[in-house]
Order: sequence, then C-alpha cells, then structure tokens
Amino acid sequence: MLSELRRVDRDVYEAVLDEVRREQTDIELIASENYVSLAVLDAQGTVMTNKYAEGYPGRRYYGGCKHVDVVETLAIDRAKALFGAEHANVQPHSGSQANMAAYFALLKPGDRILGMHLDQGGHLSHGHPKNFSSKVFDIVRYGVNRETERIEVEEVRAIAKKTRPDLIVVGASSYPRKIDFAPFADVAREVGAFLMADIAHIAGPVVAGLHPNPVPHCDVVTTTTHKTLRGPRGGIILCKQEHAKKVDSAVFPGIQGGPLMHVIAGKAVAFNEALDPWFVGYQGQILANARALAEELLAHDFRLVTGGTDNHLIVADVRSHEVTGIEATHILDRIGITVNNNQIPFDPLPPTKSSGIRLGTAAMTTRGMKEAEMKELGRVIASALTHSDDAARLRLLREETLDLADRFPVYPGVLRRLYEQERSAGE
Ligand code: DSN
Repeated sequence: MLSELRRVDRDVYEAVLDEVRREQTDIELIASENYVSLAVLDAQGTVMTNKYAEGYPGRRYYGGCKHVDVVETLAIDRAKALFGAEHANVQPHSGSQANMAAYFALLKPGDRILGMHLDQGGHLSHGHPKNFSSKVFDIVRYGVNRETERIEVEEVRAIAKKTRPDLIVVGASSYPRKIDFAPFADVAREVGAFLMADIAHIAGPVVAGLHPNPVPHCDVVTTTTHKTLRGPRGGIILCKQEHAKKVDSAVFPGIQGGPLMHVIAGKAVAFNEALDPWFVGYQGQILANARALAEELLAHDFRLVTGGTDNHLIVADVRSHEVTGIEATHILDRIGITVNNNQIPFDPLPPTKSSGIRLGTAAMTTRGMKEAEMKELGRVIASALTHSDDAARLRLLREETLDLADRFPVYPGVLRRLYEQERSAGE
C-alpha cells in the first residue's frame, strides 16, 4: 500500500501518511467533506489518469478512447438514473466549473443572474463580487428573511419582478432547511428567467428521496460529487434534453479541455454506490444525526440559524459562548474536531471572523456514528467553547474525541497496515 510512493518520494509519502492519520484521529464535521469508499479511491488511482479524451464518448478528438468511453458512459447513465435527469455531463472538474458552464450554456456575458447572498447561505459562484460570476454577469441578490432566517419565496418573487433576471440560481452552501423548488419554478416562469439549482450540499438526500428533487423543475441542475453524494471531488451538470448540446459545448470546449478520466471513473463507482438501496438508509442516518446534534447544541444554549436543521448541516451562532466563529474553529481544532467558521445571516462580523460555525454530519455518519455519538459531540463542543481557557479540560476532551475516533475507523485496517509496512521497512 503506497509502497512505490514511499520508495520514490518520501516527502509526499510522509504528507499523505500524516493526512491518513489526521483523518483517522480527528472528528470531521465540515459539512462539505466526506470519506469516499475504498473502491472510489481505487478508481482514482488508476491509469485512466493517463488518457486524454477531449470530446464525449463516441466523439473524441483523440484515439484510444474506447475504455474511457465505457467509464464515462457508465457515469452518465448512472447520474441520469440517480437524479431522473434527461441529460448528464460528468466532466466538470468542480462545482464552480459546473456552475460556470451552466451559466455559459444559458446566458451571454452581461446577462442578469439572481443568486443568493454568500453571507446568508449562498455560494461564491452565485455572484460574489470577487468571483468570475459577478465579473461576467450582472448580479442581483436575494437572501433570507431577517426574522425567520429562511428563504421566503414571496420575497424572491418580489425581487425577481423588480430586477427581471435572465436566470435564477437556487441552492446554498450553508442553509440548514429544505428548499422547495416548485415555487421557484413559478417565479422563474413569471419573469421569463431560466431556473438553475445548485444542489452541491444536498445531492445525497435528493437522490435518496429525502429532499425535494429540483430536476423536474429546473432547466439546469449542478452539483458537486464529493459532499453528501460521497464521490470523488468534482462536479456534474444535469439538464433537460433541450439544453444538452449547449451544456456539453459550454463544458468542452467552452471552459475545459481534457476531462479527468480517473476522476470520472471514481464518479461512476460512487454513483453506482448511491444507486444501492443501502444509500437511502445512509442518507436517512445523516439527517437523523444532524437533528440529534442540533438538539444537543440547543440544549447547551447555542442559537441555531433557523432554530435547527432538516438537512445534513447546522449553522450555530457561537456568540452565546462568547467566542467568534474563527475562535471557535481554533478551539475545536485543539480537541480534534474540524469545523469551519461561517457567517450567520446579517452577520455583524466579516467572513474572516464571523459569528458562527457550520457543522455537517455526512462524514461521521460514513464512519458509522449514530445519534448517541452526535449527542456526545454536542456536549464536547459546548464544553470546549465554554471552558476554552481551561487547558486541562481541553486535554480531557481531546482524549474523548480520540476515543470516539478510534471506535469509528475511517478505513478499517488501513492505518494498521501502513504502520506494519513502516515497521517492516525499518527492520
Ligand atoms: N467550499 C464549499 C463548502 O464548503 O460548502 C463550497 O464550495
């Protein structure tokens, strides 16, 4: 295992080994991360990385594509089956590139996009001033309601009627509630705009039938493949047949050259895993775990954005514990819990500090944790943030998280095999 890497490049090998250790010994609560299966890891470590395959299956600009064609066709067919989509493009290297291609497929530079504010749950590529989206397109924004902290469709409708966008983006990276896509489709129809959903975070619950599916309501749907969907890092685009040609040519040759065929192989494997009935139970557990963690945080006097969650993530306002989001992130780092600081809606603090943290349960659910462990984590988080000056207590809490991590291995046996290999190489 990794033996050739160990032999030829000790520096990279050591860093990889350290990352294996970190992933095993820490509690991963970053809502956009997950652990892929060993089969997905295998697929990405194959010779498919060697192959140039500009174009699409059966119509490439390079010879020798018959085997990568098999893999890309499998990925496309499985993605279509998972989401009930008429067309799928599995080549985007990332979620942002999927979004860029979707915009270019439907719009011209200067056209108007109505997207969600980043600081209220949206994403950089939905129109942040420093992102390509706002440099190429004319951005107008909607947010959440100040009282409910939820997206209120009537408010979006009013903004859409006033601003007349060419495309409306619905979807978020830190919004803890279900999104109903049908009323967004009504708004888009009313103002003559395309509707695009970015379901990067919620793709897993969507394919499991535990969250409304945007595909029947939208012109285009994008998602990353590595969050709740538990595939390799990357993006895909789903669309109606009428937009297929434009979407494909927006990805290639529009914004990308050769697709990453080893990653597409990983996507094909992950989609097959997501088609298995097991995946529905797994997604249900992710959501149940998020609810359990939210309940425990509420019991320890955190204020949660919208009061709770009905997806895989929670945004906790940490001002109740007299810390900023970035301070909370650093304190939790000390006890082996990984989160990210996150703005809350109408946050008085800038993104670098922020008043909140975002927590997600996909990764730890993959490791087998259930509601009881989420309660334990909620208590540990509250204790660390309440007693952050108490080094002895933080040490005890670190022991507790180490014990939890030990009981729920990421890749059972992998760390042990690597240690054995190290030992025998040193003899
Ligand atoms: N950075 C991703 C997330 O954490 O949600 C979105 O791109």
